[in-house]
Amino acid sequence: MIKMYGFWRSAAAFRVRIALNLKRLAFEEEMIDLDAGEQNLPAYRAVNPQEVVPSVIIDGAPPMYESLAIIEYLDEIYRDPPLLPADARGRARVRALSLIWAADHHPLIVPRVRRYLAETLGVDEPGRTAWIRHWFAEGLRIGEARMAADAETGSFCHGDTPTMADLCLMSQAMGARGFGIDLAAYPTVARIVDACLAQDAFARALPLRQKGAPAAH
Ligand SMILES: N[C@@H](CCC(=O)N[C@@H](CS)C(=O)NCC(=O)O)C(=O)O
Repeated sequence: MIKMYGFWRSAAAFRVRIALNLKRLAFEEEMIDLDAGEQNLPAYRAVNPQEVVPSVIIDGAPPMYESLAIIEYLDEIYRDPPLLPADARGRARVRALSLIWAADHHPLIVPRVRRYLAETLGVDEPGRTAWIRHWFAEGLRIGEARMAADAETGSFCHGDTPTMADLCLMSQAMGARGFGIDLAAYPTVARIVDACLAQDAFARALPLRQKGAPAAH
């Protein structure tokens, strides 16, 4: 049995949700309301002292954390379909693309950073929105430059089947879209996002399709 602690809007939970769907693994998701600060309550701190989602419990083992580590674990244990290429060079490229979005850009826009901007640095709402849009756009710009130039880019980020990089790209691209960024400015990204959205495993994992999401954006 697999249990994930997530949140409808969480990009990191979105990545793991896609992986679980692609691997056809049944799971239960308990929503931790990040807007209400539930991640900071003692009950959740006992699950994940970093006070972030996702955390994943598999067959009653201790909680796993960090979305990329969880995705790689799932990929090792449940092989089909593979989310990393068979060759070392390919794996390095997929990990590198994944890290651009999941490690270099996503952490700059998470709730605790937004809160620090607001409460400690006194950045107002328009300033915070500009910050978020800037970092989303940077992630897409760099992803576009990389993927447009690389021969390994196929109908997905790496070749013609989804890899971990597509999960990470989607988690950022959907967030960017939510902040009014037009993906058309990034044609390779936009093409791959469309290919992902055409797959049921991605579509079912979309933030706006999760429990607690607003009916319309
Ligand atoms: N690097 C972590 C990021 C986890 C993370 O920051 N999750 C966000 C939601 S996407 C969160 O729970 N934030 C709570 C907060 O910032 O207070 C991962 O990929 O799992």
